Amino acid sequence: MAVKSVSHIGIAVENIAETIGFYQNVLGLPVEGEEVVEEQKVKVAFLTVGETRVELLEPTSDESPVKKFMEKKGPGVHHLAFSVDDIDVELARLKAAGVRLIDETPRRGAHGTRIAFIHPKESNGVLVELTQQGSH
Ligand code: CMX
Repeated sequence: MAVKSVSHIGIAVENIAETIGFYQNVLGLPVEGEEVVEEQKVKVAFLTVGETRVELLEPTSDESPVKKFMEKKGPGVHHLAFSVDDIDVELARLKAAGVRLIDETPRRGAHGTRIAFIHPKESNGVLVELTQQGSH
């Protein structure tokens, strides 16, 4: 697997504005930006930590998968995202190896990235995202 680095750690929150202070002011992490990813019914805020980032995920509607996640498990760590150079190659390789995927083809992530999720059954309950930088 051509995983290059940890891209980010996704954390489900009820409200970014009420949560970001801990990361920004207490831990002192710089805010990189906020974006609504409407296709996935989430608003995200990124904070930089070294080469990686913390991604706060706030649901934008009651139908948001992040809302459903929090109804079951409460706020907290939601997914772990690894950077790859070529997500199409990696997905084809995982598929050929019989790895259960949530996304067989990439979807659009924040900041013009292409992302895909691996089924958490493959990783003992952790939702793993692969992400490839976009051309933004
Ligand atoms: N952690 C662990 N397990 C999870 C999970 C999570 N965060 N989210 C879902 N699952 C489990 C479900 O319980 C389910 O398990 P079973 O098959 O055993 O029932 C399985 O994964 C599939 O979940 P689902 O909700 O039934 O499947 P969907 O295809 O409808 O959605 C997913 C899956 C992961 C895409 C969706 O739940 C989700 O979290 N979407 C939001 C993704 C997100 O964070 N987007 C922001 C992207 C911004 C960026 O990073 O660039």
